[in-house]
Amino acid sequence: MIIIMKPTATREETAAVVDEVRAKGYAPNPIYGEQLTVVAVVGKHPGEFQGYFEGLDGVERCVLIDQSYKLVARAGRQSLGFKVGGDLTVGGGNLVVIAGPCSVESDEQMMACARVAKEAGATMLRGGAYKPRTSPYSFQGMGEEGLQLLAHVRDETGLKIVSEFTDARQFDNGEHEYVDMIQLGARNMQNFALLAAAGETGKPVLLKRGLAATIEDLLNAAEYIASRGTENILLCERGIRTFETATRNTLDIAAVPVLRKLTHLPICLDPSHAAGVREFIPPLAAASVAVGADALMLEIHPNPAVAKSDGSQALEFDLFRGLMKRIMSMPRWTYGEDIRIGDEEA
Ligand SMILES: [Mn+2]
Repeated sequence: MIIIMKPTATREETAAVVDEVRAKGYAPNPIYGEQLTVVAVVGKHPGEFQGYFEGLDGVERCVLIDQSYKLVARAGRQSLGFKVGGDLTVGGGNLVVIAGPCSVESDEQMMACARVAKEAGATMLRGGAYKPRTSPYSFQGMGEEGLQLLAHVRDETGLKIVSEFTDARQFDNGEHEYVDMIQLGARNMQNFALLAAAGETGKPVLLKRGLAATIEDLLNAAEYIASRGTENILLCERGIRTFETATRNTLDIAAVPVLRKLTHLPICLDPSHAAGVREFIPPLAAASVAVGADALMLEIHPNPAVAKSDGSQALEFDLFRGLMKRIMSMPRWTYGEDIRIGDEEA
């Protein structure tokens, strides 16, 4: 952190700031300029005292030059990915396709989706058992029965299962044992108690970016999970809210190269929830692969017209098969593992 002194600050005021920095356990490095004096503060988490230092006489403001997230920061680390369900590697050069319906509706529906997904090359199956819906009167999901159904489909097909959890009490009940990866949804990205509880399970987590969250917000949310013991986190960009209304949300493709630079965690793109319109999803899926996403999430349904949620963005099986054929052989952008965050020179 850098403390910037006011142009009118006296030598005595700067000396007092230097003493206060030292008193808080940090190493102060004052730099006296002709116009301006600054004090560099070296040590762990100086942001904790930002407000305190800003209140001292002669201080103009403080600038944090280090991120608030540490465990998930790139910091020279390689993107090696992690194992899901024992033998599937997410990240580390692999392209993982996660396909399935928005909601778990029945055994027949899930088995039909799983067979098509697997044949086409997907390795993970999605399906919501707990559905956080905008309206309390919309279908809320099958709950634990839906999770049991997903576990059955995994036993039948070998696909790894990801499903959303909405309440820390579901972990207390051990319901995460039905799945291979815990999904935390966009609306819960800053539900910090839920993030911490998910981290404590030790299961891999798919963390969706909130619809009004910055990339920094997303990384700080991931840090909550990592700080509780689970560093196996798949970040998911699923569209952000902008002024554009032609699509449900705006797919932030740029999040992939930006996140590559800032974090070692693998990155998933979800064009289904971003676009919300079936016909826009195949080209956006292709763009997601081209930009070098580690994973792709696609909603599919045997009969989208009768889907209990998100039917208008679910791909019919034929459309999904055609899309998979094209994207599985597409060239992907690769990133050097030596990308470093810029603040090291700062
Ligand atoms: Mn959905």
